[in-house]
Parts: sequence; structure tokens; C-alpha cells
Amino acid sequence: MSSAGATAASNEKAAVEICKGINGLEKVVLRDVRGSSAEVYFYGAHVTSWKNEHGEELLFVSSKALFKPPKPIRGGIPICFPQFSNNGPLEAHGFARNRFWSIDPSPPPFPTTTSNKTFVDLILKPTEEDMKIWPNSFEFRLRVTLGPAGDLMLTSRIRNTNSDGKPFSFTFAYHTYFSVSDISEVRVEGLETLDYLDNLQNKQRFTEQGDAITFESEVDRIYLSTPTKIAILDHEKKRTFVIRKDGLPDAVVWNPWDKKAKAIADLGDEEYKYMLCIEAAAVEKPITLKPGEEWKGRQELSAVPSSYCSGQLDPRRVLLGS
Ligand code: TA6
Repeated sequence: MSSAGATAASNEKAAVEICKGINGLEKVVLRDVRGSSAEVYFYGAHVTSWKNEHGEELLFVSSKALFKPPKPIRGGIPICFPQFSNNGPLEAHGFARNRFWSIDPSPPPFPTTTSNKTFVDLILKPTEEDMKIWPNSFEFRLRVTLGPAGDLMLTSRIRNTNSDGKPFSFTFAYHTYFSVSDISEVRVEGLETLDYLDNLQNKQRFTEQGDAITFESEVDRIYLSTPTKIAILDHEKKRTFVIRKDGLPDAVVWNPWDKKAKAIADLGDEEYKYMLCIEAAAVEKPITLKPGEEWKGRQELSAVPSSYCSGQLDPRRVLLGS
């Protein structure tokens, strides 16, 4: 087991390292002995890198991303809490992504074994300033785990610590930016026939017709009550991303395409071609917690090499497999 708590021995140091990143912002680097790695900034508890055992970057981060608070980092895995998008009075996607988190000194025990995994536990509690905009006391614990096969898991545990007996409600998303070879060549499997709210049409509700989602223009949709597994097939890179999720019933699919990309200052004009956001989320039905109650939301990402000849590309096998 390797965590950020004990980095005494040099071997341990190799697995978990706290160091300076861009603009001197501190980050945690997780390394697995087989070569995969991940990087998490304390700023936003923001995962900005996930590499496979060949050192290939699997997440998209914009070349124009600003690592400068209070601006969120464009790319990687921003955490949207306590509000997804503009679904409420707070700034878009809430404030967790532009706050400084810290190492969790005493994370509650974790249900699953961590013997062969590398991880870091981070925690966010509201400041007095936060309480003015969202008057709730909470503890948000995030564990970022790099598994032996290079899988990346994010497990959030949010507890209501209000002392005034007040429940609170929130919406949530792991706003993951996947790196793809060419957006017009990828397919998303697992969302067929589902209902979705279209953010480009005043959140009107539609039903997905296609047998797979492909991209030829801006897409900004919230798929409702999805299966727990979704796949992104990138033929050109012979790679399939598999997203497994628990406690997060919805999935947001976003690509800004050309016009919106030009309007986003911290995104390169052509960069929409190399990114796809598939976001494990809880949006349609806000989560409500009474004081003392805790919610858990987990996403597990894996990138499997896939090619027609190996037959692994058959999404049915990917989605229905273990
Ligand atoms: O998750 C999709 C979305 O809500 C889009 O509507 C778009 O605004 C995107 O998030 C990016 O949001 P941001 O606040 O990071 O610019």
C-alpha cells in the first residue's frame, strides 16, 4: 500500500510524490511499478494527467489551460460540486474545482483492498467565505487510486456535518476530458435508446435513436439513468476507454465543436478535435443528505487496447464483459 501519508522510504517516494507543478502549484504524482502514472493538483483536487504503462497520456488538457486560481484548469478531471453547470445560484459547476484541498490526515477505512494500489486521500471543508455562498458544513473526501492494471479510480465521500440539523442537496459530476485521436472518428457505446436533456435546446428531453453516439457538431447532453458502464471507442488509437460508475446515475456528453471552442479563451481553436467529455454525474435528481449522512460516488476509468482483429473492439463484449 502506498499513500501520501508516509513517504519516508525511497521506494515509497517513487510511488507517491508531492512536488511543485505548473506555476508552482503543488501536486501529487502517483506511479505504479508497471509504468502507469497519474497527477493530482491540490488546486481543485484536479487530476491533470493519467498515463498508461507506455507513458501515453490518456486525458486531454488544453495547451491554453490556466493553472491560475480562481480559474479552473481546462482539461483533466474537474470536480463539479455542489452544483453541476448552471443548475443553481452558484458559479458554473460549483466551487470545489477552484478551491485548495489538503491531504486527508485520517481517512475513514476504505471498503476495498488497497494492498497493490497507489493512492492519495484529499479533503475539502468549506471556508467561512464558502459558507456565505453555500451555507452548509460538509466534509468532501476524495481518494484517487492508480490500480495495478493502470486503471484510475476516483472515489468521493461527502458527509453533511451541519450542526443545525439542516439537510442539504447537491448535484455532482466528474467532468472528465478524454484524449481522443479525432473526435469525428470516435464512438460512444452504452447510451443507446436512453433519454437525455439537451443543453443546446433549453434542456428539452429527447430519446437517443442511434446505436452509438458519433460526433459531427456541438454536443451538450445529460443522459439520464444510464448503465454503470460506458465505452469510448477510438479506432485510430486502437483504444477503448471504459468508464464504470457507482452512485452517479447520469452521464454528460460534451464537445464544444469549432464555434464554441473559439469562444472559450482557455481552449485552443482546433483542440475540440482531440477531446471528449464523458462525465459520470448526478444531475437530474439532486442528492440530499441529512446531518451525519454520507454519499459515495465512484468512477473507474480503464483504457484497453482494442483492434478489430482481436475482436475486442466489439462494444457488446466491452460493455457486457466483466
Ligand atoms: O459539462 C458540459 C458543460 O456544462 C457545458 O455546458 C460547458 O459549459 C462545459 O461544461 C464547460 O464548462 P466550463 O464551466 O468548464 O467552461
